[in-house]
Amino acid sequence: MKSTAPGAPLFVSLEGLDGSGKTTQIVRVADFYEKRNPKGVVVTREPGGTEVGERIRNILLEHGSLHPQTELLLLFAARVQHIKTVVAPALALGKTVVCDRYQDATYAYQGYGRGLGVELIDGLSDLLAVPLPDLTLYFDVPVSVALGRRVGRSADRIEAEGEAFFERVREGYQARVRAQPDRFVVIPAAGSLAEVAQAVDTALMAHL
Ligand code: Z5A
Repeated sequence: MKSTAPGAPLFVSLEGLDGSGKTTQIVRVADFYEKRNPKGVVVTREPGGTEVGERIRNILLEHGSLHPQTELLLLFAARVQHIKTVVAPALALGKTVVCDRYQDATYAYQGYGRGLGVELIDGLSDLLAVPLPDLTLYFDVPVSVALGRRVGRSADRIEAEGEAFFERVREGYQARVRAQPDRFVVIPAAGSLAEVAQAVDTALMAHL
């Protein structure tokens, strides 16, 4: 499903810690491709992006006990529904798909944060033929900056984890970048909104 030929539809994901600013910048990313792809852009998210996926998202984020493997399987259930009914059909129509979080979040949060490791995620991804994005913008911020941007907001079940959890998540993202450097662009995201926006523009132009 990887589609890197010139003019081919693109699958772009945005990743980073909660508070990294990726959701703020997604509008900019979508605008960039709207101007360049007459077939249009689909902006979507994980977990979510479908009716079933949004219901699974609610289960994942509401407070209560969930075994890490249950969490992982729920994420994959939402992902399969999302790929089959939203992502793949949009790419087949020539649209650009811009997704707020995707597979790398699973490696970072469940693989590293929850300590499930990468083999189980690799295995499920292979079994389910989960496609990789063509381009992933990783918004990198120190955990202290990400947590600082959340002050005054109530935390969901995953956000309620402690600083050590998010340090492992960041380590997981950085390991993904090292493993697949061609797919990732690291956006230094601790700066001002204008600085981050500029870094996003530069990354998108360079990838054209
Ligand atoms: N999750 C998972 O565990 N495994 C998976 O496989 C997947 C997901 C796919 C929900 O994700 C949870 O799902 C997430 C990981 C888990 N949990 N956590 N933690 P989500 O992406 O939907 O939710 P989120 O991470 O909580 O997103 P968010 O709240 O939208 O955060 P963000 O996108 O990184 O940041 P933002 O909303 O753009 O900005 C946060 C605040 O900072 C906001 O007030 C902005 O105005 C401000 N901001 C943004 N940029 C700046 C700059 N540059 N300077 C100053 N202030 C800024």
